[in-house]
Amino acid sequence: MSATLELPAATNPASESRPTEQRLLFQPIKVGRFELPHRIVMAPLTRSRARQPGNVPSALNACYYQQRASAALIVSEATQISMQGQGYAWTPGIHSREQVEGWRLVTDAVHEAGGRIVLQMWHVGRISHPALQPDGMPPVAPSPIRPESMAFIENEKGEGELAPFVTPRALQPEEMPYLVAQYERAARHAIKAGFDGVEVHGANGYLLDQFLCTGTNRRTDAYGGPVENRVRLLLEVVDAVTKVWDAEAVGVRLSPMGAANDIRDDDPLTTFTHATRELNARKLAYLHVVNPAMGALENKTTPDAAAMQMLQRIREAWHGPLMLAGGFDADTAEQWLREGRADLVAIGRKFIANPDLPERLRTHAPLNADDAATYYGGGEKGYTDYPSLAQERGQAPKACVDESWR
Ligand code: 8OZ
Repeated sequence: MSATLELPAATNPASESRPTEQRLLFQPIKVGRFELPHRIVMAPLTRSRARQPGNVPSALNACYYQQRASAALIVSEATQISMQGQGYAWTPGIHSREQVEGWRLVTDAVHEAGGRIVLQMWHVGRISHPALQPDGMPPVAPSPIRPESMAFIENEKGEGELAPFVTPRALQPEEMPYLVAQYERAARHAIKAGFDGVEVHGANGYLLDQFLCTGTNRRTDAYGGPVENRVRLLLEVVDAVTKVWDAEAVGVRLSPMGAANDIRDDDPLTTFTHATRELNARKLAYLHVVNPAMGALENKTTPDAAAMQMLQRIREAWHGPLMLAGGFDADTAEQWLREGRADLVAIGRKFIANPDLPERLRTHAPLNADDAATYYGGGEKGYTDYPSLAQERGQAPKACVDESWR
């Protein structure tokens, strides 16, 4: 579908209780097969609270997602497609039967509250550690290049701990079909688990981004060298996933010009414009882009010309709904939608502390501040205990807190 932006009819009759909502942020939009009531998506957020052992989603996670079901769409936290795809302690998977059953609790809870949720499928590549890998093996990557910085693992006491990254093992060409098959299996599991669609995590320096970018891909086979080769794995994955799901239920996330997890590309304009064109031909539900101008939005400074050019190129190459993530508040989101730079915005951190974020933005209500100390790991503290407006006003009970996850 085309990504044209229609202004709301000026003659829309005002409801008695509130003024007519003119903001684009609150206009409905069709995204692939999804009829979304507004444009505020809950961005994927790693929270590292899967039940142990086995990295299994639980009733606690279902409660958290249900509280946030008023998002236009929820993109689940990044979820490993295999044990090899895991890079952090306590992140959920979708490779075991228990995990599929656990995700069913989550999707049922979101649907019961009227929401929609897609599964973000994740393989971290080199951003892992032998402590998280099957049989203590080194992580895999396009090329044996060790990332700077540290992995987040679990120590003997069951606590989170940082450990230096190791040099990954380069994937053999024969392993590639197996890897693609694991994404396909995860996509099938997502159907069983009751998701509404899937998003391929191609961003933030993880496996697919490691193939895409020159800093991490030194291969000389069909998966390395020119951009046509570096994008091959991403496209094989998307093509495998769209055998399982209609393309109109599949999104892809990219992070052009990103530097997360020690990723770097010599020519992001060429790399990401090519990847976008190829994805565009596949008529997917949406493209989800980590905003390269995020820092400027956050600091209220003028965005870098290179970042804006990158976004412009992507906008031209991608003809479907474009979702941008990173650094938005209600005003900048509205402004960017009005300027035609995006069709939807994904908001992450503000959703952590504000389960009813769309309603708060709609009514200009104050936002709760989030506590970074409880982002990763732990239980309901800093997870399911942030109140909705109705709870703050004493008009609603504490939502869905269920002790059965312990
Ligand atoms: C923060 C911490 C751990 C993982 C990403 C999945 O950047 C992540 C992530 C973010 O996409």
